[in-house]
Amino acid sequence: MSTFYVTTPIYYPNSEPHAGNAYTTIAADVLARYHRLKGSEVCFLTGVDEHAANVYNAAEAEGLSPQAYCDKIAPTFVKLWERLNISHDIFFRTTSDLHKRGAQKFLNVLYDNGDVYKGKYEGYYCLSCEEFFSEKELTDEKICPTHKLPLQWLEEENYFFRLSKYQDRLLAHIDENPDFVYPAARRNELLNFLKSGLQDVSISRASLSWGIPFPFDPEHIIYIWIEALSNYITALGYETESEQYQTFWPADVHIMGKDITRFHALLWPAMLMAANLPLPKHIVGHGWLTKDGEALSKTRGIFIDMDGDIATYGVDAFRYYLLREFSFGNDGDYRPARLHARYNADLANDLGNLLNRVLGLVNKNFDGTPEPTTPGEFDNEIKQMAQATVDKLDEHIKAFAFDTALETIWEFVRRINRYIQQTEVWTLAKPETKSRMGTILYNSLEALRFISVLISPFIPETAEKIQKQIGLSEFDTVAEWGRLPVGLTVSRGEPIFPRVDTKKQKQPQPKATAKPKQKQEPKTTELVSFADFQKLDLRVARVLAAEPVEDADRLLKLQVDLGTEKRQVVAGIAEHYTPEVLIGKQVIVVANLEPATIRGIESQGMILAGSGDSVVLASLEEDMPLGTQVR
Ligand code: ME8
Repeated sequence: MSTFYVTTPIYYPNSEPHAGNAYTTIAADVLARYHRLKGSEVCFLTGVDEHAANVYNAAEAEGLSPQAYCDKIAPTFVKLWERLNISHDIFFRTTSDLHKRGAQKFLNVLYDNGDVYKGKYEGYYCLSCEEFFSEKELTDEKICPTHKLPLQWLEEENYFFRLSKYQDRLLAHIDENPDFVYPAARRNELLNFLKSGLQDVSISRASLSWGIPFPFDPEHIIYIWIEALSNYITALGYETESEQYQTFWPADVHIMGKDITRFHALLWPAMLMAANLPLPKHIVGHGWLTKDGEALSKTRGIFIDMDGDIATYGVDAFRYYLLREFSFGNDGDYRPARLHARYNADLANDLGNLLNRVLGLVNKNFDGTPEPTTPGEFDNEIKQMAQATVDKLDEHIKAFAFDTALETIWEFVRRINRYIQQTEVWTLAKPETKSRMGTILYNSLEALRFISVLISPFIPETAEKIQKQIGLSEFDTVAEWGRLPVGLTVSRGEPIFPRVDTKKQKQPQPKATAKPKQKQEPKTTELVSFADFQKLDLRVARVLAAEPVEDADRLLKLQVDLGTEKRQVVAGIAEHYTPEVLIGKQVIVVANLEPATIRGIESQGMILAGSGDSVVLASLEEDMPLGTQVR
């Protein structure tokens, strides 16, 4: 049986977990769930890095011992992971005896192998990074490049690790293994850094008491990063070389933010080389989540309202948004309006409506899952696309491209929506076509089962709901076409993504003195003459390109083809449609509207849409040649 070992960083429990920690952990969860689905024996490790100076300080500020403080904060991580449906196998604490003994053994091995020596260190130190910075990395203000906080000058007698000795081996390893560090940009950064030369690192602290004592000099404690990185083996039972350790080491994937990739891709592998242990296979350093373009910061009150958004949209929508919206290696700006748009467009419309529609048709026309007796047009294509989707998904997951992985699944979701449309299955209830209807609905249900398997690593709760609704009592994890049994009782279909009206929720309560606002009736405007109506030039157009408008959550900038010319139109539909859903769609454009400039962008026309509580684009019942007049 193949094995798969994935880890997140162990987070500092100096405060409760935040959305940045959630982002990494959700991504690791997808990998763990995906590999379980494929039949691997998986170990998924996460935990907390307790011996940090920032933990010590936070404890002191609350008048607690560091241990008591950790005992209070560590469970808040576990609680969040439960809330986010994280399927970790080990939640590891570095104050555990297993870790303490393992870290001390590891240090003994480094010492015995001759890579630890005593020396004097002085330099600028960041308490939040737990890292020394050299003069050349700093500006005159001596501010931490990551945390933007003043650095402390530290001087002490320390033990050092001969990191410089491993420079050439590290360079060769990263050079020869293009897959070792993801994404490529991060790998290049590391290669450049390596080429500029590695210095030995101090690995002990004499001035601190909160930590694990050096095994051969109890006056010192082990430098937090050395101790923390070793958690990836100590948690498995390195100390006793347990069966679990032998099964899972080396790790398949260490996943983390770009802030700490260097520790994982240089220091950690060098330590493992020094201990003659095998290296992890992949180091994945993802981008940074921001809010309104700013770094998340507790002190500055910049945070992502996870609880609020999960309460409104559900945990799966939150997971989906993080994984689908951002390219994993790049930074991503968290915007509630985009979460709302993804919820409506991808989850409620594309997937939720598909499920409801299919269940509705099955319930109305059949007694349970119909038999697929009458093959016809598109059936083979659907089946082949299902298989192709599995293969593409695998490629994307191997490249840690969660966004394209989900997009690939959604192409299949949209194809099934189109299958229903193209076959006009709802018109086939007559006796002579009923068996074809049954086949199309069987295929649609099987496609939904298939989709539920593929989405289960990303949005596990939804995957289960879908299988329950199509009548499966036990979750079927196999992505092979045709497994759905005939004759299952399908449910009536509860919406899996019920409509969310954020306007209602976010509207401030009217003040007591304010006049109650009259509910606005839809305006029945005054009559216009036929001649006036004829002045409007409405045309069929196709959307060629669509993109969000910077700093305008509601707007999309579209390029549309009117047959004879191309136009740019700005439309206020970003909360209801994602750009990729629009591309290729036919729409109706008011072609002779005066151009207007919206947020600095010229809009040459207007797209028609039904506009009430939600917004739905107007189109003709069937595609027509571009430029056709609509009257
Ligand atoms: O560095 N966007 O712990 P930490 C995305 N204990 N990810 C973010 C993020 C953001 N804005 N903020 C935090 C430590 N993260 C050490 C690790 S491992 C042996 C020791 C995530 O609590 C991201 O994964 O500061 C980042 O690398 C990690 O939290 C830092 O967590």
